[in-house]
Formats: sequence, structure tokens, C-alpha cells
Amino acid sequence: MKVFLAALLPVVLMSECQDENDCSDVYNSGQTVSGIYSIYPAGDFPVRVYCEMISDGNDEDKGGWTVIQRRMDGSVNFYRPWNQYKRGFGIVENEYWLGLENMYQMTYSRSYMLRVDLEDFQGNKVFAQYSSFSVGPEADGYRLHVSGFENGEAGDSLSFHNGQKFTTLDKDQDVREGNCAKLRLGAFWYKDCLETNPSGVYLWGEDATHFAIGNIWSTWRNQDVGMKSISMKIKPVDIKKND
Ligand SMILES: [Ca+2]
Repeated sequence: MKVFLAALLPVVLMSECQDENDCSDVYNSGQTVSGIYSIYPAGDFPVRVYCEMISDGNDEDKGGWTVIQRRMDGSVNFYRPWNQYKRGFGIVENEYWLGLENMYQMTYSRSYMLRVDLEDFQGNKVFAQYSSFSVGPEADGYRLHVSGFENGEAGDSLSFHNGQKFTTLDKDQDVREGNCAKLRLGAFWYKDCLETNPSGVYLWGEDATHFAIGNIWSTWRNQDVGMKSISMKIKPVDIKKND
């Protein structure tokens, strides 16, 4: 009997945690402080992620945002191959990429919105929000589906990338003759090539030495100005139905 209980207990505890597919589930379970939590985007194994439990004062902004990408201090090298972008990499306390497979697992069965927060080296903060965001399956190149732009003074640098497959230095799926990841030193849903480059080089501000290689958002600052911080975060659009 002792053996049976010891084997059963971890299974029961894990199955409770596995209900939390994203940070909105964490928020709804009563965790309302921003920080690092474990979620189960694919339902089977845990992924450590930064949950931003922000509120701008509007009801629709409350709740748990799952940060899928974050740059803030240049501490992590984002010039990496396909398998790293597929599985995710970085330091969840600082800079990281959640992983394309996790993004696909989260967004294929549930509707999400996306918010991109930007800060420049002068301390100015703006954002862009999209009412619909999803990533397709690997068999379709982890294609980006984004629409419903709402302006938070950042302008729309992402709709240009809607419908594109993901390109890394070792997997060219963009529409340009060359490889945009190699040309612009990042990895993204490049087209021919970009209006934003969140996984580009951390430039520490304005640097025009090499064209558009930085972590830029061109509709707010030009293509030579790297952001101090850029973070992309997603939240289910049906969150209010669960309240
Ligand atoms: Ca190409």
C-alpha cells in the first residue's frame, strides 16, 4: 500500500499544475503578482516563463500575459539556429524566446491577442496591440497570423510580417533571394526582409553602421535605432468569459 501511495501522489500533484496552459490560467488561479511561473503549453511538460500580471486601468488589460519574447539588457545572444528557435532559449529572468513549438501549442486551440511593449534609451514607452495572434504548425513553417492592430503610439511594424513563415540562419523561408536572418542578424517571420527585428542585435541605442540589424521597431524609431527593451506577450481573448 505504501508503494502505491508513493507512486500515486506525484501524478495527482502534476495533473493539477497541468491545467495551467498559460499565464492567464495562473492569474485566474489567484497568482496576481508578475514573476516567473511554470506553465504547460503542450499539456505534458513544464515550461518556465515570465508572467506579466499588468493592468493599465482598463478591464481588458487586466490578467496574465504570457511573455513569449523579451529583450532588455543584451545579455543573451539571439543569433541562433532553427532548433533553438523551435524549442526556446535564453534566461527567463532576463532575455528569452519561448519557442515556436510552445507558441503553436498555445495558439492552435485557443484565440489569443498580442501586445508588444517598447522602450527606448531615453525612457519613452509605447506599445502596439493586436486582437488576433497565432503561430501555425512546424509543417507549415510556423507561419505567423496576426491582425487587428490597435495603436499604443508604437505604430504597426508587425502586420507587414503577417502570413510569413519563420526564418533562421540555417532555415531560409523568407521571400527574399538571400536569407534575411543572415542579412539582418536575427531570426523572425521575415518577408523581404523586415519592418521590425525583435531578435536582432542588441544595439544599445542608435547605430547606423549596418542597416537594420538591430532590435528595431521601424514605425516608432527608424531602422538604425535599437530598443532598450522590447517584449512580446500574449493573452487569451476569451479571458473575460472565464471571470
Ligand atoms: Ca530567402
